Parts: sequence; structure tokens; C-alpha cells
Amino acid sequence: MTQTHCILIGAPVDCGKRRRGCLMGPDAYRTAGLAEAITALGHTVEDLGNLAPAAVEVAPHANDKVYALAENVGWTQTLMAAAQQAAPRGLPIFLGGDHALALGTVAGMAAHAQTTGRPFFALWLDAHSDIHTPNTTDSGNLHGTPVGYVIGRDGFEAFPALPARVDPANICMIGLRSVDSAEHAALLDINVDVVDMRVIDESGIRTPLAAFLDRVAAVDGMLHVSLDVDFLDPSVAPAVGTTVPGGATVREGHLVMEMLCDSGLVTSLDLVELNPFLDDRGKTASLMVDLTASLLGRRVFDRPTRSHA
Ligand code: NNH
Ligand code: MN
Ligand code: MN
Ligand code: MN
Repeated sequence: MTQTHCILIGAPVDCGKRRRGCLMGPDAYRTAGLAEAITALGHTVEDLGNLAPAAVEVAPHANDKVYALAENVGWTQTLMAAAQQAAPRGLPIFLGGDHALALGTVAGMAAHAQTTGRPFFALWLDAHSDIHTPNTTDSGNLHGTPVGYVIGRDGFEAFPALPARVDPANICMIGLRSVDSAEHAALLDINVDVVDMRVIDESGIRTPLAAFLDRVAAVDGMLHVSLDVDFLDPSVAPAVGTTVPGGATVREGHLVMEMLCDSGLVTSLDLVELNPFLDDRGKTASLMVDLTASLLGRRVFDRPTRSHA
């Protein structure tokens, strides 16, 4: 692929749920050799280090289950700005941190896309749909809400106003196998492209992803990819607080990344939910680095292979 300037942005967000450890994620990716893997592919890397959340004060939410509201709002402010600053200069790669970081990164990238005039799309690779709002969440964990925020659902009054709402029809979720009832109801109502594990079992992961990428390419869209560790099966990616059996295999993960690379459409990436405290000798961090390398052009063969379509 063409040489890309990759901007690593450490986002040690750990307030999107109660179980601690995602704050170690950015350093685990560095330790696993993320920058070295990217430069080995001929790209350039700039590491902005780790950011910290803006200090904000908010009134308590009407739903008293909501956890760490002010800190989540602060991170959203910080990351929304960071995304908009980095996007014109290269490919931002947000090193999480839990999935609450996507309230800021996706909102910021959508705002950037609006300034370019290109339509904005998001690919959500996750066991979960993360389309709750602070009103509907049972757990109170705001890492379950970023999709709800960016499409403009109610309940986010404490958060920054969205510069650019994301059209739900421009979101594709792949890997779903744990959807809460309030999320299920919302998804029946809202026109998101939903690819659960059964679809993957029956059609393979290539068919639904190719259809989505065709839609993005047809309008020269910008594509944000949000990769949650729990998209992958816990047997290969144990370092996550919310393991759900029956996830994507190593090869399904790589095929997604390779197809994304071939598409040339990806303009930003989140690596989220890695909890290094739960890892097995760094294997999850290393797998996430390898998947990122596939997205950036690592191949078994660097020549075109014969098509088996
Ligand atoms: N839906 C659940 C909740 O809202 C779980 C969310 N957890 C995630 N999302 N890991 O990706 O609490
Ligand atoms: Mn998630
Ligand atoms: Mn998840
Ligand atoms: Mn829930």
C-alpha cells in the first residue's frame, strides 16, 4: 500500500467500565512493537504519547447507575479535539483504553470528514453493539454507549454537542454475539448494518464486509475502524474484561484487515478494550499488533495472488 504517516495517540481510558487495567493498553502496544511493525512496512510513525482527560464538572445523571460520568465527558472532549487535529496530517491510530474512547474518536473523525465534504462511515468490530445511552444502560458502563452517542440518541446532554452526527446507515457492526434487550430494540428501530456471528458462520466474513466496503467506495467515504479485542474469540484474545465465547478466529481477523487494506478506504483506527492485566504472556497485545500490520499491508506474498472468486 502507499506510504502512510501513522499517528499513534495513547488514550489510556479506564473509566468506561469498573474493571481496571485498560489504562495499561497503550504501553502494551508499544511493548509489543507496534511502531516497529509499522515502520517495517515502509510507513512513517509519530507517537504523540498518552493523553489525559480534560477536567470537567457535570451534574449527576438521572440514571444513578452511570459510572464516572465526568471523566468520560473529559476524555470525550480531549479525544474529539485530538482526532480533529491529527486527521489532516495522517492516519490516527488510537491506542486504548476501553471503548468509551470512541465517544471522542468517532465524533472527532466525523467532524473532520464533514470539513472535507466526504461521507463518514464506521466499522464496528465487536461482540457487542455499544448502542446504549446513559438512560438505557443497565450496567452503567459508558463503554457500552459510543454508537448511541455518535448517532445522536438522547441521554448524552452532559457530553459535548456533536459537530457531525453519524448516519446509522453508514455504520456496519461485525461480530455481534452479546446484545442487551434495550440495544436489540434500538437496532430494530435504527438502520444499522448488523452482521452477527451466525451471518459469519453461514456466509463467511468476506461477503458482508465486501458489501459494506463497496458502499463506502461508491461515495468515496472516509472509514473509521473501531476494533474491540472481544471481537476475537477469547481463546486467542484473552486480555479483555468482557469475554464472549464464539468470536472471530485469528484468520477471520486478518482477512478483515487485509480486505480493509486492499480497499484503501481506512482513515482512522481504534484499538480498544485490551486489558494487559488479563493477558497471557502478551499474546493478545501481539495479535492486535499483527492485525494492525495486516491493515497496513503486511502480506504472506507481496505479489498479487490468483483470484479464487
Ligand atoms: N452491553 C453491555 C453493557 O452495556 C456490555 C458492553 N461491553 C463491551 N462492549 N465490552 O463492547 O454493559
Ligand atoms: Mn465495544
Ligand atoms: Mn465488546
Ligand atoms: Mn447493558
